[in-house]
Amino acid sequence: MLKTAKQFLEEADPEISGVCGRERARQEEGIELIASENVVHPAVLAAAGSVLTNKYAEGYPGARYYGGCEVVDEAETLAVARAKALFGCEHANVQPHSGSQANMAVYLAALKPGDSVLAMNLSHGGHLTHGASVNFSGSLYRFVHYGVRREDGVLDMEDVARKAAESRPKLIVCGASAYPREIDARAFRAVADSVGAMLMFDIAHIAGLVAAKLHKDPVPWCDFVTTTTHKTLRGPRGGMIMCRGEHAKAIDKAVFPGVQGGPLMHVIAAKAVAFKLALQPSFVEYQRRVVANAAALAHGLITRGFDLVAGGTDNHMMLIDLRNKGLTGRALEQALGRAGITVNKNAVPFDTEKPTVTSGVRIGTPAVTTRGFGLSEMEQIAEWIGQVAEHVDDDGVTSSIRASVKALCSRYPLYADME
Ligand code: DSN
Repeated sequence: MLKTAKQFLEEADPEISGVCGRERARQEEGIELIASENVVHPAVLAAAGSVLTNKYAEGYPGARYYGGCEVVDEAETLAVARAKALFGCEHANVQPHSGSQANMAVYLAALKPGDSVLAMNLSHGGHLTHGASVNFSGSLYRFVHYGVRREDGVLDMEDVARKAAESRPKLIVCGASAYPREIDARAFRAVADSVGAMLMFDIAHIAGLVAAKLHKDPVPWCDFVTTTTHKTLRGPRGGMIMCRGEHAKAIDKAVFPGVQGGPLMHVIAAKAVAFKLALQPSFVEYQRRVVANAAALAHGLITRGFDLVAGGTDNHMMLIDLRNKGLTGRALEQALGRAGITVNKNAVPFDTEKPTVTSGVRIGTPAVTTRGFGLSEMEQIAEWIGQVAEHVDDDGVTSSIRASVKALCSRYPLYADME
């Protein structure tokens, strides 16, 4: 009798099969508010778990270093064509295994070790690969950082222009992993042009909003646009680079053989599926709901006395500054976890707590919107977060909220039709 892939896993490895089952239950039963996570379509899961994982395909479609690539070539060609249609870019490389490797490949293509780069400070919302001293980027290149204004938490374009004039960077990087307001690529382009720099926008967080045209389009203004495919874009875990035609060859060479060997063809196929889904009108509607839910949740939190960095949100995420509540990010993350609500602690600008403690939590709406939550659920979540923040050490409160969270989630199953 034929068996399903799941049955094979149960028989071959009951421990990992148990992990998969328990993780699925955790996702089904809890409220996922990590801004960089989402819930993929079963078709994306199917492609990511397909036999394409067996294939080596170093190189690019039509020019591989292995035989037998004619079928996987079709998957990569489709992924590239759909990425170009989705973002209107001149060239796309869909091979980066992650956002980090996408950024690494751009640096390899555009810079020499020791070159000067201007990017957003990690502690103000930037990213590790934007020059943090503990990351390859900070050790190989001379990063200078701009940040947000102390008075309102908004990106300080005067700081960007001043630091660009002082450091004369070869590359300016914009984009963030914890910044709730819109980022204007055109304004960055003006600064880049004033010092003869190239411009890269890391849109990992906002890629879905950009694809749905709910965020100012960065593509026309940038030399390079990098992204992950698994956040608002709702695809498999992975990365991608888009660039102007003039940089295409250098980017392809930087990804392979510069940074990576064999591409993950099963993940590239899953990216193609996700891009196809993102080209549907329903994806634009989904992104609209992500943004509306974020605005509603931000409003609900503000009315409960929470202080939001930059005063609210324009996108899918918000950052709570907990200092007025006398709480650390770590304490609230843990207490919310006990209540079945997952967030991540996050530094707020000018934070004085260690990165393992922090004074903030970051919250995003992509995953809860995928499961169907709307404005009334956002109000309910704001109420629960408010109650947990008032009673971080009260297990009675967190366990009663956990039961309510589970009941709510059971009305919005993630994979109702999937075995
Ligand atoms: N991109 C990250 C996040 O925003 O969670 C981590 O690299």
